[in-house]
Amino acid sequence: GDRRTVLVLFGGVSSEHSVSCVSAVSVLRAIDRSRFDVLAVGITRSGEWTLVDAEGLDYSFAPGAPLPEVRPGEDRVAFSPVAGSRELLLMRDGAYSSLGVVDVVFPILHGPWGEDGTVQGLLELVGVPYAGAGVLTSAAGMDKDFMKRLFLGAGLEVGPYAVITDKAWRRDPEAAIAGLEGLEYPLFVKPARAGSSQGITRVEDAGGLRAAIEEARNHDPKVVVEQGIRGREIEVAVLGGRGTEPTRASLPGEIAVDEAGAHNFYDFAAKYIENDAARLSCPAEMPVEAVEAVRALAIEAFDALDGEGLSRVDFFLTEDGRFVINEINTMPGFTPISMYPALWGRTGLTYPELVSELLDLALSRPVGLR
Ligand code: G1L
Repeated sequence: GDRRTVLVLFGGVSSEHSVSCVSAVSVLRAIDRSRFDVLAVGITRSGEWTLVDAEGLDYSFAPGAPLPEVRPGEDRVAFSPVAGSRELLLMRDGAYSSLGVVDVVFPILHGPWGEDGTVQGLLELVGVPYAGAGVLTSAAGMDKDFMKRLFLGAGLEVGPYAVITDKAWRRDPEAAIAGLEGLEYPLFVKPARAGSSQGITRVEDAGGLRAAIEEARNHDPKVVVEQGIRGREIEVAVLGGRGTEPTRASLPGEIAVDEAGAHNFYDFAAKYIENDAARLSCPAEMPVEAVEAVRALAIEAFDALDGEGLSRVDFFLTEDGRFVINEINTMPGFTPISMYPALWGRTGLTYPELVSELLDLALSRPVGLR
């Protein structure tokens, strides 16, 4: 058939810059070269878009060595600002030349200016289809406040929580803290919008609240306070359907939790080299009715946010057998050993098949006005 050009966009102004680089290499290697020509554009930590050699890309690393990153290069690139042009430009010595038309983008970017809908919006303007969630879904998936409202609107069970807006905190911190009274400890205080697990504190009693809120506010002026849920951690991978084909849910996996109980905290390096799949047991041990129930709930959550492409949906399974939704991740970890690909692996879909599916899904949906 006709060849297409896929652009892998990675790196970026984010704490997960290096994770993105490593993931980009996996994605590049998995793209079917009999169908696609490949371009790779790395975004440096300071936000410069540079053309990198898609074939020679190597972000392998050794523990203890500096983390891989996109180096500022000579070859700056940008999309043409002409709406709908889909044209990638190379800028050198103040002059532009064309690198040709891009058919589809695989955006491997995390956090603010990556998975929050801003890059997706840029791609909408340029008229290029892209893998994964659209603008609104990406933005809502980044914001734990709006995410929960959409879950609640769809009738999903959400754990008890409260939101402390910037306005409320600045008006009267004591009143904001008093507003948390109905919640039972331990509480998890989180920035409402954060790319990773930064700024999150587990709080055991009222004495720890103020510092935890201030810490979260260093990452986002809007803070979400969640009541800790006792339960098993169950995750489901969701993959969109093309055209009239239905959305699919993987078998549920269970995440092994460490001794300390709920919620693991990893420093960056540990998380980065972590083998997610090693903590995964899939299919999770539960009655077949529960398996089907949680798969259906995952698709409901995906639909509640108008999901497209993919999402990983995380639940707690309580002792009395209820599935409480924790969160949806529209840009889950995406190395071959990350949870999302591992869940599909156990369900019978390989990593290269997954990459092909995501590209085909992107190509089969309209961009521009939706
Ligand atoms: F394009 C997809 F498929 F939507 C996509 C994009 C990005 C899936 C997963 C990710 N993940 C990330 O970019 C990451 C920064 C979490 C690194 Cl794996």
